[in-house]
Amino acid sequence: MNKTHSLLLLSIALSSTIIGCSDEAKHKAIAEKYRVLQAGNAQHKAMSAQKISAAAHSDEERHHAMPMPAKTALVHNTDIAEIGRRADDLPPQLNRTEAQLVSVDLYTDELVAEMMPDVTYQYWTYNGKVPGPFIRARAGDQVEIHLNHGKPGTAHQGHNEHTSAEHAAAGHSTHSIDLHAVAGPGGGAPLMEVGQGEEKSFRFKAMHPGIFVYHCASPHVPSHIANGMYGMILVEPAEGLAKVDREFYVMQGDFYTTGKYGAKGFQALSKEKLLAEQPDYFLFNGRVNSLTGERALKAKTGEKIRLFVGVGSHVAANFHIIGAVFDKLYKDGAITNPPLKDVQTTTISPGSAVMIEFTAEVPGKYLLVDHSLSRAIDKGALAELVIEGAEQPGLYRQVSR
Ligand SMILES: [Cu+2]
Repeated sequence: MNKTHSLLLLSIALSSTIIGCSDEAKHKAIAEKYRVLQAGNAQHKAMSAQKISAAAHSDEERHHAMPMPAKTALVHNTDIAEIGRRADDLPPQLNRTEAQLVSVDLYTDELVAEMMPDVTYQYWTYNGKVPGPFIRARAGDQVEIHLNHGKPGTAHQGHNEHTSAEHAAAGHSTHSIDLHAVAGPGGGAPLMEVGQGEEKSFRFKAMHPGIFVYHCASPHVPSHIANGMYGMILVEPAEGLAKVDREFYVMQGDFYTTGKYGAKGFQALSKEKLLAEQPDYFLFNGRVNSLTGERALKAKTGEKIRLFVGVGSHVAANFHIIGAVFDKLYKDGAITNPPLKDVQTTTISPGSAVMIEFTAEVPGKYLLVDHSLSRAIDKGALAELVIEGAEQPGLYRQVSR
């Protein structure tokens, strides 16, 4: 047998293993860890009380093993109640046939917020949320970006409460923006380096349709990105995108904290872990459970769903929806190429994004995960998609033999 042959056999063996690892099993594992996420489907109901209590016990043991000073002494006050952008927070589909000037107002802000209950972090943001605003333009448009250092009209503008030396010491004496949709040096960043109290603007022609990442490009660039300074810009093709019923905006980001995942209190950026590429958190839209419960993605059976999923920071994602197959996948932001069809999982490079389209016919709860599953179960990369609608016969049911 030659080498190619044995590789082929190996890959077949591996894919059978994946098929053998049923979604039900994955569901159970995740449900055990995230008992608080009340699942509405049969698998969860079937989970035995014994298993739940065993999981609770081991959690308790872990907590007892950790030295735990009073949490009030550890947790900083937060600047805002919510750091995560909702997945449905994006502009509607364009409906025009002419090029236009698209004007985008951005500001930068450093904000302490909860990464999970009792864990706070100082995020660096565009417009106070992670990810930054979803920018929507059309091929041929002129796009004008305005960037303020600090939130206009507040004490945060120009950071009046701090000296510039303090800001330089903290590593954010300037911020900027590099948009991957820009064809020009630095993606705009050399024109957009803003110091305290400054505002700068630049204009570019959106020549390439696609779904693109943007991010801060001020020194130390990886730290600015690790703290949350990224977002996405969609350049629709001149003829527009097919109409869909729901669109969602999801960005995975890796975060590097001085304490381990779940360690209470204020967590500073660990530059050491950043350089070692060892994140403690993998998060969808800024924080643990940013897109679950009331903030879950919601749609109805039979609706056409479109997801824009990107990676803002440093580690590639392995994006998967437990229980769904992507009808269409536009890899690497290339939305005008023919899509891949019937895809289970896709890698998304750092600084890249994909467009996914699918329809869910079976009502219930679906989980968005990084299929490097410890990231979902132990490090935060988990979101929920709730599909409502009537059951259809013949699609999905339990049978007794
Ligand atoms: Cu920055």
